[in-house]
Amino acid sequence: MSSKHFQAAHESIYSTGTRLLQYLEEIRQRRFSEGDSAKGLQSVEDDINKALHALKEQKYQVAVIAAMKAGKSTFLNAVIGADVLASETAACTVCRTDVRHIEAGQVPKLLEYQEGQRRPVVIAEGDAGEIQQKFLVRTREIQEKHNPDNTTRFEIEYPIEAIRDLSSLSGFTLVDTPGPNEWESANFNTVALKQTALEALRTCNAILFVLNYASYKDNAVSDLFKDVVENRQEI
Ligand SMILES: Nc1nc2c(ncn2[C@@H]2O[C@H](COP(=O)(O)OP(=O)(O)OP(=O)(O)O)[C@@H](O)[C@H]2O)c(=O)[nH]1
Ligand SMILES: [Mg+2]
Repeated sequence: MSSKHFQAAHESIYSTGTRLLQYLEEIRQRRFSEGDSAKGLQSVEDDINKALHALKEQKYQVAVIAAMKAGKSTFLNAVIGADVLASETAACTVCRTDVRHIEAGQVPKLLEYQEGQRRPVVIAEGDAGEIQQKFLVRTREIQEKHNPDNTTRFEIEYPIEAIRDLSSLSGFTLVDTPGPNEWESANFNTVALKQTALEALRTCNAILFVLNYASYKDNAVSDLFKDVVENRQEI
């Protein structure tokens, strides 16, 4: 199904639900005028309202999973339509990063969540170039100083180009993950990287598995694919 068909189906289901609520109201008024309390209609109305709420508000998380340096962050930047996620030739992503869609006109932000802190730290605001630059600086600091502030994840709020005209997808969050396999730097805790990727793999609603054509036969890729199969019974 193309995104346009998906959007049209979404709108059609939503307007059908809204019309059903109107019919229910008419039926209720008629029953009232006949002296009936029309109590039985309440559960139907509740079900329709619940479904309409889910259509509008439900959040879906789509995780991009791949071995290290396969191009996850680059791929997500292309979907977002701006270079905001840190990406470089060396292994880069250190924490899970959730990219949330905001309406055009709202201020883009890069937020950092740290263990034990309820509120996130605002790392950058506004311009995409500045967000990526500060993201890269912060990523290197976390790598070199062994995660000094116990950063648990980042969040980017940005108008995602690919879903800008598709209100049906506005509840989608794109999740960038670290490549979980072995890293040249002996300093970094690769166990934590693997846990982060596995956690996203288990909990997100959908997974995009990215393969780098130059290294798709590597053991790291087949190990990761085994993890996908073991953790997602539906595959
Ligand atoms: N030739 C080529 N290079 C790519 C492509 N996609 C990404 N790259 C390059 O590959 C390198 C790694 O890309 P990233 O997007 O950082 O990879 P990643 O999977 O996010 O890496 P980690 O977060 O470190 O696991 C960067 O230098 C990118 O410019 C592609 O489609 N073709
Ligand atoms: Mg990355």
